[in-house]
Amino acid sequence: MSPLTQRLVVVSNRLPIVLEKKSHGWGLKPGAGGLVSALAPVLSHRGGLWIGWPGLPLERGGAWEGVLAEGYRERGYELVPVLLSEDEVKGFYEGFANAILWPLFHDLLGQCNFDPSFWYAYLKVNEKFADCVIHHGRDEDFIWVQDYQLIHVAEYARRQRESARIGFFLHIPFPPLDILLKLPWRGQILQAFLAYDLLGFQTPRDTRNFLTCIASLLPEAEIHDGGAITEVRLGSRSVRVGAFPIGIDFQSYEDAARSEDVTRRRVELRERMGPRQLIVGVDRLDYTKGLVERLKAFRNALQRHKELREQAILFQVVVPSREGVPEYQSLKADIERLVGEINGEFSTAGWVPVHYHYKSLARRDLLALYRLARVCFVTSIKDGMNLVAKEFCAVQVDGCGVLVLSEFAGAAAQLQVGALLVNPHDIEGMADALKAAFDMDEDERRARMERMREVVREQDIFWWVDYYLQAALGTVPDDFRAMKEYLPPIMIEEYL
Ligand code: GDG
Repeated sequence: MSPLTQRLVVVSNRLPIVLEKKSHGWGLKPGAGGLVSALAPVLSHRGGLWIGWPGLPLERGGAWEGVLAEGYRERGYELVPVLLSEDEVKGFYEGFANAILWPLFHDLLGQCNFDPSFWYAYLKVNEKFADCVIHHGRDEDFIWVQDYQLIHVAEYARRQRESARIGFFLHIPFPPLDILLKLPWRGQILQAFLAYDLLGFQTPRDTRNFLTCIASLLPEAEIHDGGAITEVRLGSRSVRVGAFPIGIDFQSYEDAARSEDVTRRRVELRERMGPRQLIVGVDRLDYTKGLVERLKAFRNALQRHKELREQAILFQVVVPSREGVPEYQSLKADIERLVGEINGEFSTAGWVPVHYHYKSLARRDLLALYRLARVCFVTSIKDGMNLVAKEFCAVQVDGCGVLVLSEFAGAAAQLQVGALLVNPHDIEGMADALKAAFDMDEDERRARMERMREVVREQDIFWWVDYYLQAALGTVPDDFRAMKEYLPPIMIEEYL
């Protein structure tokens, strides 16, 4: 059997649902975040198994087990929980994953806490996931491990089933060599990557960073460049490596955007906002998303481009995330202070410049917001892809919104065809891009959006899965368009 028809076993840190304790038993709600938004429609479409942590400390034999099993018919795939103790969650998830790998892979060395106990917790939990994969997986399955929390799963799984077919996809960026070198466990991590059959990265830049690390640190590895897919051989192992930019379920966003429900919400929102134009930002609470820089850019735009005053509203949704990690609490305080300062300085009777919502919106409200917005403002300091940028394009069925996008989001490689690209460290540059978005005539806005929509439509989430699974099989579809890395055009004359 080939990976295209094999049963798919997705393995991720979190299951795609959140279990909630209610007064009368348990409830299920959909999980948040990019990985779930991307992969849930894939498994619903193909069926299979999803292995992950259910998000809270649980004991075997509880009523929650029935609730997890019940949803099968509705979802179309099975959920298999990996149970973790509170200490394991602290060391593995809050520790190694989110206080070491997450900041380091986003080039934020200053946010790392290289506590050695985190490393042991990471290994122990990865082994637990691997045991679960071996226990529930069959020989003929294709096992697809997701993201930085589970890099060591293949290494452990192979100790029990050497011939298992296991792929990995990294949703976050892969760092350059000099950043990876700071990691005390760099050798072990690199070796663990090589236990997979196929390694998927989001962009050519991440793939290049990974291959540079391999070439520099493991000179005995043979690297065969095969165009879209590169092969790395080391000892008895051969690993394929490639860039697979993750997409969204374009059709479902477009259909929902045209639905009566979303249209009605959009009209209601328009009535509440009055004639003002919305700049929308939607992010998990995270220091990689450039939220502080975004607020500073908006303040700068109001200071320097006075015509935006009383015309523009920054509607910022921040979804609570990783609330147990102290850095996230202080980031929240910084954001709220800035929102207060901007509103205190610029508000007039009837106009509040920043509308700040610290909560998760219902999908219908999120889509109505995307549809209404004049500008979507994505300012990530670094981001694997950034699905919000793609969702905004899919929902622009009228074709008039402008995407202002960070050069350091993976999405810049594909969306450079129409976005206004900005450096999130350049506050004035971002403020000027907002002004340009407001000044842009309708023809240009439409043309730019059409080009971006074409890419997001063609390279959707189903394209992504097929392309990945074909690469696992050793073939790359003919229609694969090689992605061009985004590099900013620098005008040398300016400096001479
Ligand atoms: C990781 C990587 C990569 C957000 N607010 C609400 C809401 N969302 C949904 C969005 C989107 C998802 O959450 C966020 O996805 P992103 O891609 O922007 O970011 P991460 O969560 O950091 O995801 C990222 C991704 O994995 C996939 O590979 O792109 O780079 O960091 O789908 O719509 N959904 C609802 N209400 C909200 O308030 N319903």
